[in-house]
This record gives sequence, structure tokens and C-alpha cells, in this order.
Amino acid sequence: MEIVYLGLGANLNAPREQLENAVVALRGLPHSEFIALSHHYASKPMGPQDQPDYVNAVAAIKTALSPEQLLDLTQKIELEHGRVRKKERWGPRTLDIDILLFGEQIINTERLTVPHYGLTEREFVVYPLLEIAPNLLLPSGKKLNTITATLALNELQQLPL
Ligand code: A4P
Ligand code: MG
Repeated sequence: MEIVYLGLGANLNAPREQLENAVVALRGLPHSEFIALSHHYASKPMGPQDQPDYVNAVAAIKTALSPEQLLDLTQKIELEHGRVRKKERWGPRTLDIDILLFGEQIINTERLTVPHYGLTEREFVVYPLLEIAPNLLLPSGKKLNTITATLALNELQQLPL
């Protein structure tokens, strides 16, 4: 079993409900155990600014699935939640699930880059991740909590449960 951290984001169609539904679906993943969930965080859009603010969260699971099997299932969850894949990069979405970390694995295939390429630069990933894994070591050996000194909050706001 590997510990996997998943980044969740939504900015359309009642984003907080999208995240809650995503968590229900993640709790039902086969060969996996749901272990932790951060608060929801309101965040300013990265990328095009003419889109609503996002709600982001990070979840942790333990899984015996392979990275590709997990990606198949998280993409299925995205689709079931009405996500329409658009051409515009970083455009609005009902639900986005990113595989942030998969144990200590470093993966570079056509379908998967793990650790997720934006992990350490995105305040809406780093702060919720630190909430559930304050002592996390990245596969590079770097401690995640050393990054916050240089990572602007950019109006990130923890939302009440
Ligand atoms: N893929 C590769 N590595 C991974 C991984 N570690 N996890 C591939 C998940 N998928 C991975 O993803 C495109 C392809 O990436 C997939 O087919 C998969 O094989 P996608 O979800 O279809 O495309 P995308 O999400 O539109 O593109 P991208 O570049 O992944 O966008 P991001 O980085 O997810 O950013 N602002 C705020 N405040 N909060 C947000 O959550 N999110 C985005 C999207 C933009 N702005 C945001 C937020
Ligand atoms: Mg994505």
C-alpha cells in the first residue's frame, strides 16, 4: 500500500458540493482506504482571471492500486461529476483531481508526472497538504514545510467546515 495525496479543485456549479461529492467517490475507491481530508480553501484563480474563485482541498488515501489504475478511476470520477474538458488551459472546471504524490515514487510517463509539476508552487496545494501532513518529505528529500517561507498566500482562505 502506498500513501497518495490528491489535490481537489472546483470553481463551477457549487464548488464545495463538487468537492464533497468527490470525497464520497474517493471513499469508495477499490483496494484503497481513505485516511485524511483537509479543510476547504477559497483561492484566487491561477491562470485566466476571468473565471470564478476556486475551492481547493487535499485528500490522503492508502491504496494498492497502481498509479495508472488510480488515474483511470480519478478521471472517471471527474467525468461523472460533469467535467467538460475544454481546450483552454487552466480554464474553469466543475472538478479537477490531481495526483500530487504517490508514495515516494517519481513517475514520468505520457499520462503521469508525479510529483505533480505544480505542487510546490501552488499555495492552494501546499497549505492544505501541510494541514494533513505537516512533516511531509518530498521524494527529492526536501521538507514541504520549508517552502511556505517563500510561498505567498495570495488571499488563500481556509473555509469553515
Ligand atoms: N497528468 C499528468 N500528471 C498528472 C497527475 N500527477 N495527476 C495528465 C493528474 N493528471 C496528470 O489533465 C491533463 C492530463 O494531465 C491528464 O490527461 C493526465 O494524463 P487535465 O486535468 O485534463 O488538464 P488540466 O487540469 O486542465 O491541466 P493541468 O495543466 O493539469 O491544470 P492544473 O495544473 O490541474 O490546473 N486555480 C486555483 N486557484 N485552483 C485550482 O485548483 N486549477 C487549475 C488547473 C488552474 N487554476 C487553478 C486551479
Ligand atoms: Mg488536472
